[in-house]
Amino acid sequence: MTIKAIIFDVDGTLADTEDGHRQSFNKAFAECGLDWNWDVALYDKLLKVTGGKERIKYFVSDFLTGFTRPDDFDEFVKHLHKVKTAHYTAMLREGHIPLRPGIRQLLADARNGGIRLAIATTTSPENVATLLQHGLGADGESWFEVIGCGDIVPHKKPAPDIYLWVLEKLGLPAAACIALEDSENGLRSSLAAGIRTFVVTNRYTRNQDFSGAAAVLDDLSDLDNFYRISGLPLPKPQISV
Ligand code: XBP
Ligand code: MG
Repeated sequence: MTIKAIIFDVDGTLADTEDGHRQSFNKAFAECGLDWNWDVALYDKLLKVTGGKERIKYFVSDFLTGFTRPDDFDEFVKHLHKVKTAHYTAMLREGHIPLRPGIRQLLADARNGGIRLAIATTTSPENVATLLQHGLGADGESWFEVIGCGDIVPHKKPAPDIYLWVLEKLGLPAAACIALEDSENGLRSSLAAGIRTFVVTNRYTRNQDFSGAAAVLDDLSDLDNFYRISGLPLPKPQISV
């Protein structure tokens, strides 16, 4: 079937964000008077769980001994995550996290070629909006017809929920789409929704299990190769008038 839409993961795929998330969690912990510190090795383990609030809860339950949970634990986690999001969006606004190689060109080529664009991510709407505005310009969000993110579905990746939600909003069958992901959790999610998926790795995900992926690439710096292997009918020749 002809590819009609590309569905993009955000963190690790559109931009190399994961270390920015890690630093922002640490800033939030310090601001909230906690002596927690997530170093790279620990964060690598914590990435097993998607979603920032879910990741904090996983840390508390599986890595932290002797911590007495406050009665309003859910509120406590929500507040920590809100503080983290403020630090993370500040990093984005300060230009610390650019789009990955080839992403802007791929998005532009797809728009020119009539391929529809969508997002399926576990991160929050504020983070997506700020990343797109700073990476693509003030109208960045409008490049995407459907943006599925955060707590919009009950089960985050690796569950297929967010991809199924995006497919429904696009009104397309899985076979008319491809997905771009950077992680094993993301790949499991898109494959469970029946979508052919290409993986671009990063330093946190390089050694994960990508069985089932259509291809695994270091990045999208060679877009001609990506168009060839994916079967995307791009780029459309520019018509000069
Ligand atoms: C990445 C995630 C996110 C980020 C943190 O998912 O798991 O949770 O690490 O973002 P994806 P939040 O690659 O699917 O975007 O703290 O906003 O959840
Ligand atoms: Mg990702």
